[in-house]
Amino acid sequence: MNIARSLCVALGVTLAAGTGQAQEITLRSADIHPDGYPTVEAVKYMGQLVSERTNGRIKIDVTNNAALGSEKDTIEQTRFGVIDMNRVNAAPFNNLVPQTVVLGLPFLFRSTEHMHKTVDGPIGEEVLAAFEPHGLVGLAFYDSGARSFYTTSKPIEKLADLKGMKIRVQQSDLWIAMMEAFGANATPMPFGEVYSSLETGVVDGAENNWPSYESSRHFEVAKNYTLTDHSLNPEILVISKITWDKLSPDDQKVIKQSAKDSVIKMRELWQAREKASEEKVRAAGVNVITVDKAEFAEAMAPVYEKFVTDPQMKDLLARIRATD
Ligand code: BDP
Repeated sequence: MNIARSLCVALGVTLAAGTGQAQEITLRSADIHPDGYPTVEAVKYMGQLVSERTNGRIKIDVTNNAALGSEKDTIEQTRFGVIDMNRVNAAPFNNLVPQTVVLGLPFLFRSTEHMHKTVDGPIGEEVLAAFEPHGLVGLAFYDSGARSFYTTSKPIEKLADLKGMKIRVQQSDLWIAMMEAFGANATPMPFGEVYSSLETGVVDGAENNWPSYESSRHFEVAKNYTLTDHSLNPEILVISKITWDKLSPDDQKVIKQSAKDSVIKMRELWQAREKASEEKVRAAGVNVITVDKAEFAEAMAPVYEKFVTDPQMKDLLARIRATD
């Protein structure tokens, strides 16, 4: 499809023919998760707010289940304006927007509250602003809980168990380095390929939060879940800069505010889903293992050394640590 045509398709702009009436706009938003997953429902809720606040003139259409492609692919499409909006984990943005790296650093956030305070304040604004030179406008952060390991055969009971294990990671240099520091062999791949990779032994394990472990049904093939809680990396909602620049300042305001307002809803949905997913996988007989997290955290020094090098990263990290 040629770019000019795809842009028109993306912004879904329909001018009421010759009447000079206001433009009706449908913004297409991508997500890899299914209906009912908190990220999908939060963007739908944002769509309701936007529609109410523009008297039905602007709508958001959430295309879920990775129907528009893997996260890495949809990020590119969003940069080119082929997709208007995208809800993606921070990790696949790492190589594009270096400021996102800080949020995924292992064992950084002391609690969910600490993460919320960080992303709700000036640091969050700074990270969102860093998207603009890369063809994206950062709108909001959503919760993603804590990520923990799961394995198909050998359970992880201590750090040494990870030695030489093939662990799937998101497509990010940070995440590859993290796995290596844990002693594992990092296998980066899109989320959609993980189930079959676990099933066929391409990887020995992966890592994710309770809701993704459950909704993807990875728990059926990887029945050992080890509570390392190694990262509270949030989700990020972005809009294409190409789409953004076509919107009036008033519409931009509505979009930004509605995205912010959907965060509150998302947090409620997330809390409930985290609990429900944990209950579901425990009831399915998953072997849930607790470990000495300090041992895992101590192994992360090389990751900090590698990624927190320039003054901006050092400053961001220091300010996150000082946030209470
Ligand atoms: C989930 C995130 C999703 C990521 C996925 C992954 O919500 O955006 O794609 O993890 O591990 O928790 O790829």
